[in-house]
Amino acid sequence: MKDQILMILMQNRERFFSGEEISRLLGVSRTAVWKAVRQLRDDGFEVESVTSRGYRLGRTPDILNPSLLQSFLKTKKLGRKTEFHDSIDSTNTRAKELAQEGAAHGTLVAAEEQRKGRGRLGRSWDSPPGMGIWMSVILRPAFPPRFAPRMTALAGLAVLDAVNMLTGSRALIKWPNDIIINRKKVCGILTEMQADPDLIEYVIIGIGMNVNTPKEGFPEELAHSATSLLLETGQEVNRCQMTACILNSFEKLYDCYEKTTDFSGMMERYRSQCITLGKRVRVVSLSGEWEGTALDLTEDCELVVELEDGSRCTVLSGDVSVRGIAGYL
Ligand code: BTX
Repeated sequence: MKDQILMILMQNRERFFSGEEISRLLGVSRTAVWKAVRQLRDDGFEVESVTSRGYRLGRTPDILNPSLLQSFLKTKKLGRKTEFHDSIDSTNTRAKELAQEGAAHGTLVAAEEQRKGRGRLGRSWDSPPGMGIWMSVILRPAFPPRFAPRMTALAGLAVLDAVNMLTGSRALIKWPNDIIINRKKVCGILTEMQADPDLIEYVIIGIGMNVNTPKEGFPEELAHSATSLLLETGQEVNRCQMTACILNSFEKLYDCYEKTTDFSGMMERYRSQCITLGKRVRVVSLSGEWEGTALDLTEDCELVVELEDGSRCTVLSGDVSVRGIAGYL
């Protein structure tokens, strides 16, 4: 009931809503409404109350809350079914379980904190409580598995759009899955898939974004390579609003791609916002390391690298780590 009242107040922020109207709409007593409003205040929501006018929502706290998220969402499917956790091992691991149990396309798992956040290739992802967005979305695309890396690319573009829209900052992509501001990593994307040779059962897109992390919120080993929106812009960003903004943009890009199955326009955008291209890189794979120049991206989002001897090879995002010769970029 608390969430239903929050939704009513969120949708009518500009006016007062009387306790009587709310109790009539929800079919509950005025005392129940009053108790739920008190709970909202305990959760940090500012609810004005004026005699004979009713309630009006003021400041909203930066907490992950399903109703708050819904009030910012413009999607049809992404984020419309949700599972929120205060603390969880990994939202990607939980999303996989849900997908295996048949969860619908668009289901979102989000957490205030991850205890074992995962990156690619067995790496860990630092996910402290209350500062970031740690979320995973289940997709059930009708494309063949070789197009899954395109989903990572679309998610990357959606993050760029959302960051630009809410902070005005220009973020860039470090191929294949890092979002960078001012040469530091603000967000990482982990795409995992269950598929037969020519059919995808599900794809999980995991997005980890450092939103309101202060400098001292990062462990020492990340101090030089990681950043947050707060550190780069000086502004706090509401995490529910940012989550919704990413999902809104992601669904637009995804639906457009699904309808046309033409990736060329998105690829052009990806290329123009990818800082890896043109850079000297070191490719680290299980079978060894080599250096070259990142030349281009194929339509399947593989990186084309020119080696010292002038020959070219393409590298797949799942298998390698790419580092700039002079450091992280
Ligand atoms: P990645 O393998 O490209 O990057 C992992 C590397 O990034 C780590 O080895 C470390 O150097 C650095 N790193 C770790 N934590 C952070 C951080 N908070 N900010 C900046 N750099 C960091 C990137 O993998 C993909 C990460 C996806 C994380 C999401 S969170 C929701 C979902 N659930 C889950 O377990 N993972 C995904």
